[in-house]
Amino acid sequence: MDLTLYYHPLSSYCHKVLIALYEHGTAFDKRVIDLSSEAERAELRALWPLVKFPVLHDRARPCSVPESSVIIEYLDRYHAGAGRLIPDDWDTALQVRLWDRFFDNYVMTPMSQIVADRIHDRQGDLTSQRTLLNTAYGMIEHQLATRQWIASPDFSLADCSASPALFYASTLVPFPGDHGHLNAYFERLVQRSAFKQVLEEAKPWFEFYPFAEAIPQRFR
Ligand SMILES: N[C@@H](CCC(=O)N[C@@H](CS)C(=O)NCC(=O)O)C(=O)O
Repeated sequence: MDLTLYYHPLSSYCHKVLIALYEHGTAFDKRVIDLSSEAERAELRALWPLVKFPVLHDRARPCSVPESSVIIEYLDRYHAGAGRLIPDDWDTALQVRLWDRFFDNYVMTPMSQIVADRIHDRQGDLTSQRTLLNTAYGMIEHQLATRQWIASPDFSLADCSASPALFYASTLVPFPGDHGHLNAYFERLVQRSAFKQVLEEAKPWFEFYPFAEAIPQRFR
């Protein structure tokens, strides 16, 4: 197999790339990295000195591709299935990239900060992170008023980012009940077969998530 994904089944950024791989139906090998093992950290460091996953290695070219959004761009270019996650139309592609950045920077980041503070038993600025998540929820609600997917008529890179970001964020700050579009969008995401598969594979690991009790029973 040409492609190997270095990843962890609980990691939100890895979920984002797994969704893209499953959407394309691309064959790949999995290499789970346990960051508590120095040998496995060294293996990841050799590919990406920042020691962050996901990293995709492509033996055929050969190259290692880090950064979830860049990996998905790479898959679209070299290993795509029938569809594309970044549309050909330039203006729509720009919106897809904008919403990808939005989910990484303003949903994934505050969510990860709250989780990291809990893991390291730190007194973080919970109020700021929660405010940021609520602001983001309001913007998503507005964006979805006339759309099925967040940035393009078809499921895109931005929806790959949205899926794990919203999944984990909702365990920390629940979606407001009056955000009907956001709640319905989340249901569409968790019903999407690629994300369903990712969530199924993450099941055995959820007990290690510090807010495991907040994950709805239907996903555990
Ligand atoms: N910007 C990166 C973020 C990757 C990232 O932060 N991954 C986390 C897991 S979700 C990680 O590797 N954390 C390990 C660490 O920071 O030590 C991407 O989009 O891939």
